[in-house]
Amino acid sequence: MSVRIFKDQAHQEQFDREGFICLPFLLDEEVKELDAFFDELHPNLRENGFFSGSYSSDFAYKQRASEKIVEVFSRAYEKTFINFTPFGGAFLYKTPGDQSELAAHQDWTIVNEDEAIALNCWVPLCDVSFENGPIMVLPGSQYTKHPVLRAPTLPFFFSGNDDLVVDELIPMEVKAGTAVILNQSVIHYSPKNTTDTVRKAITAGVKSQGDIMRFHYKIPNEDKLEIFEEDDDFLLRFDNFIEDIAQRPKLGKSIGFIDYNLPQYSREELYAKLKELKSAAGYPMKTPPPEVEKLTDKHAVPSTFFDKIRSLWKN
Ligand SMILES: O=C(O)CCC(=O)C(=O)O
Repeated sequence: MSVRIFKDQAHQEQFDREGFICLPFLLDEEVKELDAFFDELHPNLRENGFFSGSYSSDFAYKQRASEKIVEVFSRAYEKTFINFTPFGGAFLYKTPGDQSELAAHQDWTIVNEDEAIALNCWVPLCDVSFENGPIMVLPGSQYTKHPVLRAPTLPFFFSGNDDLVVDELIPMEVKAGTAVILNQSVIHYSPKNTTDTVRKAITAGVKSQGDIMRFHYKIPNEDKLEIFEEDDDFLLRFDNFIEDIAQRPKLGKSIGFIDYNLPQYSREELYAKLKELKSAAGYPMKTPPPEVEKLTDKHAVPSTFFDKIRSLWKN
C-alpha cells in the first residue's frame, strides 16, 4: 500500500519503489545556520567514532537541538510533504578514525506501517563522499516490500549475515543541504570516516499526520511482542539510552501483545531476497551469490540493535 506523503507524484512513486529519494532541501544560509548551531552545541567532539544526539542523557540538549532542526527544516518540509507531522531531529557526527563505522540497521518501527509512514530526512552539513562516511542504503528494503517489525530488543532479519547486506549498499554521495529521505524501514549503514575532518549531519523524522507513535518490546524467551503507544517526543526521553532501550519501556501505554517471528534466511536465501528487493527497485546486485556453506555459529547468533549500539560505545 502506498501512503501519500510527498507533494510531488513523481517523488512519491520513486520513494514507493526504492524506499528513499535524494532531493535538494536546505538553502545555503540554512546549512550555515545549522552548522553554526552544531558548533555552539558541541564545543568538544568525541574522537574516533559515530555519535548521535539521541544517545545523550541530557533532555534539555536533545530538545533544544530538535526544536531548532524542526524550525529550520519547516520551509523545506512544507515544500516537500503533505499530510505530515515532524517529530523532531538530532545532530549526528562522525569523527575520523577506524571506529567510526555505523553497522547496518533498520530504524525501529514507530508507526503502524500498514497504514502510515515514518521517514527520516538525513541531511549532511558538509559535502559527503565515500571517504568521509556517507549514509548507504539498500534500495527496495522498505516495509511495503519486505514487512518486518523492528525494535531494540529484536535482531534484524539479516543479523549474522551483515556482510552480504553491506556489500550491496549504495552510497549517497551528496552535497551539503541535500536530503536523503529514507523510509525508516530501509536498511542503511555508514562506513568509517577516512578523512581528517569531521562529517556532520542531521537526522529528522516525519510521519503521517495524525498517526499515533508506537514502540515494540520483545518478551524475553517468548515469540511475543508488547506494543506501546507513545507521545510524539518519546525518542528524546530515554534517560540512559543504552540501558533504557533494552528494557520494557517506562513511558507510553501498553495496548496489547502480538505473536511475532522474524523471517529467518540462510546466506543463500538472504542473497536471493536482497536480489529480489533490489531488482524490483531497479538496482543490479554488485556481488556474486555466496558459496553454499553450512550455517556457522557466527551466522546463527543474532545481534540486536542494542548490541550494535553498545559496541559503538566501547571507545
Ligand atoms: O549519519 C550516519 O552516518 C548514519 C545515521 C543513521 O543511520 C541513523 O541515524 O539511523
